[in-house]
Amino acid sequence: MKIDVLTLFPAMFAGPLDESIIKRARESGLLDLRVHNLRDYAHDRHRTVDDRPFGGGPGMLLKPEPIFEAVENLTSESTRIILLSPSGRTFNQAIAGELAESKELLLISGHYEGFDERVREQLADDELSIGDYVLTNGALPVMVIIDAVTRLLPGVLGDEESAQEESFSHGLLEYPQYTRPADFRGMKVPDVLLSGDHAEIARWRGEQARLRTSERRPDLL
Ligand code: JF5
Repeated sequence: MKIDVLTLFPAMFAGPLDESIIKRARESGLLDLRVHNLRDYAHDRHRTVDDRPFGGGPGMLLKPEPIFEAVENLTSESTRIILLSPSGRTFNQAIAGELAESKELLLISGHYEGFDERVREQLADDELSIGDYVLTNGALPVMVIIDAVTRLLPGVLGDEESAQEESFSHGLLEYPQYTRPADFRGMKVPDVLLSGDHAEIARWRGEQARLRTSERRPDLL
């Protein structure tokens, strides 16, 4: 998959996407990631990317010209263009799965009070939020989406990691897990997990997962 990123803060992307599984995906060619500075598409003396909203009000908006020019330079017919902002629909695992089927993505990081509405209307195929809180810019949300999508690309996770995924994609929270020692400072591992009774262990885990989910995330049930 090819992913282009358009941001005012390209330096934020060095680090998080150069480690671990994402690093391996990039090195093996499964992910072709390119980060572009929005300012490179502004051509006035001060390379202006923002301006004041018509009608007044606080803050600045990303102006349309640099974003339109960047999109015209970076996309093909098959590119899915996605804005990141708190006004988007909330990203989740199902959306990650859909995006992982795309050939090319262009992720556009918002900033200030957001985008000129014409960017939304004319350019964007989708607008995504990663949750109901406000960040200083969309770089972290872009990285969250890249991470969640990349690990779903065929061949990115090893067999072991993929099998793990299978067992947790049942829509419940994880059951409690323990490793050695069986008694740590008097805190004991539940007897059932030491019993060797695999049917009973499976029953206990299912029960724990349902209990924990109804306690913490009743919206998932
Ligand atoms: C942003 C205008 C983008 O704050 C976010 C965000 C929160 N959840 N998902 C995204 O993005 C940065 C701020 C203001 C546009």
